[in-house]
Amino acid sequence: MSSSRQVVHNCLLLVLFSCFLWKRDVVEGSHYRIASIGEPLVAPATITNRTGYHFQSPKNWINGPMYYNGIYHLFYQYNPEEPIWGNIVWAHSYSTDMINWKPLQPAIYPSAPFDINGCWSGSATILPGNKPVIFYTGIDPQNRQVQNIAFPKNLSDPYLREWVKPHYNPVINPSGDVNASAFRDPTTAWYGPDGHWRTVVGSKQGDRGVAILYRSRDFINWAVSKNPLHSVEGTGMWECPDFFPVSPMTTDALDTSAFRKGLKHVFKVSLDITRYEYYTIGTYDFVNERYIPDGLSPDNHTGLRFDYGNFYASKTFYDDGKRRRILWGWSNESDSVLNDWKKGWAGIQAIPRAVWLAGDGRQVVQWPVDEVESLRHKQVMINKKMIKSGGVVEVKGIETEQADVEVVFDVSSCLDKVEKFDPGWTDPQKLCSLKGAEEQKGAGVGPFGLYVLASGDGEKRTAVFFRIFKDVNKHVILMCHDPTKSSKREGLYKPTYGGFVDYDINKSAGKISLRSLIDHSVVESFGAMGRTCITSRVYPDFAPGSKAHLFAFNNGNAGVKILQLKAWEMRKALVN
Ligand SMILES: *[C@@H]1O[C@H](CO)[C@@H](O)[C@H](O)[C@H]1NC(C)=O
Ligand SMILES: *[C@@H]1O[C@H](CO)[C@@H](O)[C@H](O)[C@H]1NC(C)=O
Ligand SMILES: *[C@@H]1O[C@H](CO)[C@@H](O)[C@H](O)[C@H]1NC(C)=O
Ligand SMILES: *[C@@H]1O[C@H](CO)[C@@H](O)[C@H](O)[C@H]1NC(C)=O
Ligand SMILES: *[C@@H]1O[C@H](CO)[C@@H](O)[C@H](O)[C@H]1NC(C)=O
Ligand SMILES: *[C@H]1O[C@@H](CO)[C@H](O)[C@@H](O)[C@@H]1NC(C)=O
Repeated sequence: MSSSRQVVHNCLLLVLFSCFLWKRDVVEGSHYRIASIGEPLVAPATITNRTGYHFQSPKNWINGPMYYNGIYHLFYQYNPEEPIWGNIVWAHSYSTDMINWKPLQPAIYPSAPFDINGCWSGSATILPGNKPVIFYTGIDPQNRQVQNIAFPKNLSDPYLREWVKPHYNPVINPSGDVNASAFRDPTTAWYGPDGHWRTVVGSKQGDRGVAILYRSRDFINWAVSKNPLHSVEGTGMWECPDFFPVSPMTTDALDTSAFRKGLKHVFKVSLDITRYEYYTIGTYDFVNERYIPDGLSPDNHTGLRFDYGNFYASKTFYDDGKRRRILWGWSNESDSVLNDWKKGWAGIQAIPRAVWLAGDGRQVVQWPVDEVESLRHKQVMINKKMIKSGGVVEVKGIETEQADVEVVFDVSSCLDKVEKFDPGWTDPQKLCSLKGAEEQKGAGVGPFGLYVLASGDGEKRTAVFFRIFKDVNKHVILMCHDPTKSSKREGLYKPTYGGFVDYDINKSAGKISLRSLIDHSVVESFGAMGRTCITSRVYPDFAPGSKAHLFAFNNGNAGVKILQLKAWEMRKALVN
């Protein structure tokens, strides 16, 4: 069994984020004073764009999930006094569906020498006898990063309200040549056939990202392994490492400790240098205590990503109840810092996703947990509708600020008209910026997709789209999010994001699917049934009283057919 970490892990992000806030406040603060004596400034207090069904705390936060005895737990940071870093406690919420959450009392807070300067991220593990333990990074009086554990005080309490930190903490110190300022985010531990627990702590040696491996029989006394589990030159600090088994035979998930011949493993890191994550698929060589990537994708930031957008500090856990592995990531605010202050909250958690190995073994596939569908409400549908070159089709009849859209496009009639792929186009994000969502003169198939959170005239919009190219003997599919026209407001961070979709559209008779979860200031998209995913934060500034619109569009040269489009209005979830 298993579970998660973001608990403290996200702590780290908050620390960094708050430093940033602090510095910026000086600048923004004076800017605001100038504004208040005459210069018009957007009225930030009204620009909340607060999400309706994504988890967020009332104030600054970041989190970590765990499943235990039928209940999902989320631990997150919370400042009871101000919407900035400080006075931080480990707030705790629980849920039975990962969508609706109720708050509990704080679980962990700095209180002892081994965490007096901070409780950073970690993970949960379920020990034999169904006993959960949290592993987290504490900051000691010398500002060293050390690894601590904490246990529930009362296992009969179904909500695990109180947590106890044993006096023998820290259980892992940065010894030898380990950099004590770069030593954090212990993973969920796994149990080997040799009767030892193992965990990995993220670190770096010079420019080399390192996953330092530790072993223990009793979860209290830990010994460092001779070799790291994995390391890669030039990748910098590895935050939030995650390591879990997947089966090439079935989409059923495996417990983190599952170990047998023929299993594959996924190894993911969050790169502090790029602020993006990447993962590889490979083999866990248990005898030599090493993870060996298959080598089918780059083992650096140009490699595979769970999400090619705003998605970081993700963590998976094994959901024993529904036998699935759940991936959960954090999506930071991309509004101006001044507005974050005004709003009083920053950062949301993406909708939890089931994750499994694709049938071809080349990547993982993700899909929003079924539970989110319980929020689906009013539905509209469009069948077999052609969108001609330069055309749009509006999805009418529902409100779309809070919506779930699933569409299947059919491009079978024009697969021979696709643009040629230039092998020099190796960076999908750049290619999305270069090609964009705008009408293409003489182009082939695409851009086609959805305009979400759009104004009625379509002037303001976030484009979620595909473009299809032809390489020597296969099609290349690009999926993009272009939020550059999402809002006219200044100070927003709105990069175009993109990823290639490893999907044989010829074999699928020209059909490709797209799903987008839309929630006021976030758009999470899943291309080709979850083979490529992109998340963006956007802050549409519609005229007062006007609502968000949703369109399907086609700016390619050839006509594209909507085979079927279903869209649902989403109810609000109960979030704390
Ligand atoms: C975002 O906030 C702005 C300003 O309050 C508002 O005009 C717009 O309708 C909001 N958009 C959504 C999608 O909630
Ligand atoms: C432990 O939790 C159970 C269930 O909530 C409660 O009945 C019991 O009194 C608690 N025990 C202690 C020592 O607090
Ligand atoms: C240790 O890590 C810190 C934080 O990243 C860095 O500033 C420092 O240079 C590192 N020290 C060494 C010896 O690499
Ligand atoms: C990333 O890995 C790929 C494939 O191994 C390699 O070609 C490329 O040079 C690497 N990029 C960087 C920046 O290290
Ligand atoms: C697509 O499939 C057809 C027949 O199945 C084949 O003739 C054609 O070469 C394929 N095209 C590509 C680009 O794979
Ligand atoms: C999210 O915020 C933007 C804008 O401030 C930064 O550029 C990103 O680096 C940041 N993302 C993460 C993962 O921290």
